[in-house]
Amino acid sequence: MIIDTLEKPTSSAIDPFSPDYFRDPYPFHVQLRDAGPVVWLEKWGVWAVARFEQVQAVLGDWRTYCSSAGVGIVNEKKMGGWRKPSALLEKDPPEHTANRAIVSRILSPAALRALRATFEREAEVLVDRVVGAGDLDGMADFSEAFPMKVFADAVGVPVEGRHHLVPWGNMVFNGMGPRNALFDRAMANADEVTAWITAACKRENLTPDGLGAQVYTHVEAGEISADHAALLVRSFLSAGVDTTTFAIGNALFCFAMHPEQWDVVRENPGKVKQAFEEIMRFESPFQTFFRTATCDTEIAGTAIPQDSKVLISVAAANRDPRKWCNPDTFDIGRSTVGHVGFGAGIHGCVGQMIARLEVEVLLTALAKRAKRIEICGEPERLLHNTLRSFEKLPVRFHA
Ligand code: PQP
Repeated sequence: MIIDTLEKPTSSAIDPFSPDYFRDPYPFHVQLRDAGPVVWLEKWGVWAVARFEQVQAVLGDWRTYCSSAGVGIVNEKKMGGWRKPSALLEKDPPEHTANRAIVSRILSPAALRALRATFEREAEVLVDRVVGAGDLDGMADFSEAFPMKVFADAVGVPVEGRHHLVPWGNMVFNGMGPRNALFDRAMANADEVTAWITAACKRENLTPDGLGAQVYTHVEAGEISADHAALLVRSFLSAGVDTTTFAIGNALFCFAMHPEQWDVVRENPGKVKQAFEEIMRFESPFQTFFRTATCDTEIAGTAIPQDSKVLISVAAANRDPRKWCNPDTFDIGRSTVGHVGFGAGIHGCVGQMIARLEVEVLLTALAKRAKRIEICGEPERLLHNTLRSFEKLPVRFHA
């Protein structure tokens, strides 16, 4: 690399882990994208990419931008994280490849087809309960209720103590951020929560026919140890509750704010699938995560030294006007091809098909019954290091 051709780095005082940013990240996204293809964040001493082109390039180059130093702000190769690293999220090939193959087969199209009827039944039950029921919390009573029932049942975790899944998700995703108040609050009850999760991942505590138990068939086949299987089951529990909960919450909000687009979906429920892709683009639940440079490299002429942490804003990439027309317009009729709401590259969301199944089934059931989704109080924004959604979403589903 010829050093004197390199650009002087652009730096920014923006703090992507501050309450102002969480309340409304979009003006900050504009600034980060416009500052340059890569920006030095002074507050945390990390780089950030927020333009679609660079986000896609970094996610597509796992050799240069690895996951095995953690996908949070901490370089886990140097510091050690708060939990044992994930066998999927925080691994590079070849370990990642083998682990992902196991999970990917468990979440195969055939496996998902087998879950659909149950998901549909549960969606009807939930929709029956909420439509015409007056003022509700769209988060606890609807968005969280569904994955907590259908996903937890599908994995096969014990019914007793399932409420621990929510604080666990909070630990996993707030734990990717810096050591701020949100991080500390998430970890407040870490020992108890971790103990329940650890137990729930054991073969003897899983139902014999669930997705979790299927991981253990690879133990019986002599491919992996029981400890390793438990770690893979942990990934299901880490990845599958908050993400879908918050995606459903974002969907409610988008449709409440755009009733004319809810009408389109009601008249043609076949459009739910495409609408969900637009929700993922427009209000990506998993907004930011990190990669780590494995060598001295450069992004668009700016030197990125080895071991640098690079923040990836998929949320900003999904609204980059260099890529999208009218990116700040919610339009379920647009083409969303290429959105990075499920990431990209070898770590692209392995659960995206089950996430789509859950949301499609639930919104379809809702579209058949609810004429209007009304926000009936002040929504309370979720302040969260990684995820975007609502803490509380006062809502009324009109029959
Ligand atoms: C966004 C895996 C995936 C899923 C893990 C883990 C945690 C979170 C996620 C993030 N994730 N969608 O612990 O293996």
